[in-house]
Amino acid sequence: MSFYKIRLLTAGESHGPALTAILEGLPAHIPVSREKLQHQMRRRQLGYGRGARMKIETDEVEITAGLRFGKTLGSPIAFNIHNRDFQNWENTMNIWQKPVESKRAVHRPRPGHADLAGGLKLGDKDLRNILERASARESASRTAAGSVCRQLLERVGVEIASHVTRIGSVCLQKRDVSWQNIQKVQDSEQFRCVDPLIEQKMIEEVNAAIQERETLGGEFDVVVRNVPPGLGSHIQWDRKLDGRIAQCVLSVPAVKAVSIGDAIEQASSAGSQAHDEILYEAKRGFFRNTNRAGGLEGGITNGEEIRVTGFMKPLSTLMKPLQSVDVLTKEAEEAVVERSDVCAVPAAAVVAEAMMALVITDALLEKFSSDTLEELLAALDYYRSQISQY
Ligand code: EPS
Repeated sequence: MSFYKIRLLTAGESHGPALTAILEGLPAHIPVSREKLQHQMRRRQLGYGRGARMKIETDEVEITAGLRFGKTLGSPIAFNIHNRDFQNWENTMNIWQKPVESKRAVHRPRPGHADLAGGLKLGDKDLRNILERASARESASRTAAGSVCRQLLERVGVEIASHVTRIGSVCLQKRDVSWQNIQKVQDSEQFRCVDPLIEQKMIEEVNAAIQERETLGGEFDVVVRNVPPGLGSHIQWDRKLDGRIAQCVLSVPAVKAVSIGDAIEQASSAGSQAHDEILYEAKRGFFRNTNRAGGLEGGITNGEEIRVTGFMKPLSTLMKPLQSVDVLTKEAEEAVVERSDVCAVPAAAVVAEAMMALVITDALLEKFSSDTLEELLAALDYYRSQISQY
């Protein structure tokens, strides 16, 4: 499954010269702000528990196609992000020439990373051939592309935010956090947790993990609001928007499960407690007092906030390595130890926001196929007026 109306391809190795993305299918005339783009890039680099790499990179995005005078042309948009760290890896990651001696070859796969599965797939014994592309560094490209979609969504009133709800064993108990409270933590530098006391405990959890040379996973919620009802479709399995959203969030590195609304609680509750009763007032139209469905029913948006939870496993690069096997000698060895992060849940949440921006943009353009922003706005106005008379 892929997108229907937009296309996104990314390229780039973690320590190679640069990351690249091409985004195609956006209407012409969308104003794009460089500051807003860089703001999202910066947010992705934050979070308590990131490794030394984040001090090296600044993730400046260069756009080399698809914009003119700060507006989209309707042509493919090309993004480039230079890896500043490449200067320390020029031999290892040289595009043309193999170094005489390769000190950074990897032969001891890390359990949980793509190393062994990718090595078996490609027949390569230097697992760096796999891990460089499997690295979560790639998510910077998606953040850049998602940021442009987000700027389109802003034009139609759709907003996206996220907050971190669990780091390791430390968990926010109250899950139905208001949009206003989530907004307050959007630019905070540590965990974007709405409860300062829980955030302090999260910091302590990471400090303990650093001491024990461990890594940590966690959970985050992404919320999208003001989404028009009627995006996605009930008519075919691959058009259901909940499935498309799940794929997008599950594709964020280290995310191993996704839930929508109160899905996990619903699985063990009675039907009368699981669904959102339908109400109507002349002024408001149809509305709900609860949002257990997380804004999606039958694979279609229902106009309520879309609420998605991502569950992230602990990062698989451990400073206290697990048991592995050397792929050359077949001897039992400890897995390779590479510089890495201890915890990257806040970053994953920002990437999930970008993926939500991409998939909601795709669904919006699926319903209101438009060559220009003006056409899109007019189609949406008409649709909203139809809905108000329904
Ligand atoms: C990553 C390992 C670390 C992370 C990286 C993802 O990189 P390095 O090995 O260079 O220290 O910092 O994430 C990023 C570089 C990024 O921009 O998010 C991995 O193995 O997935």
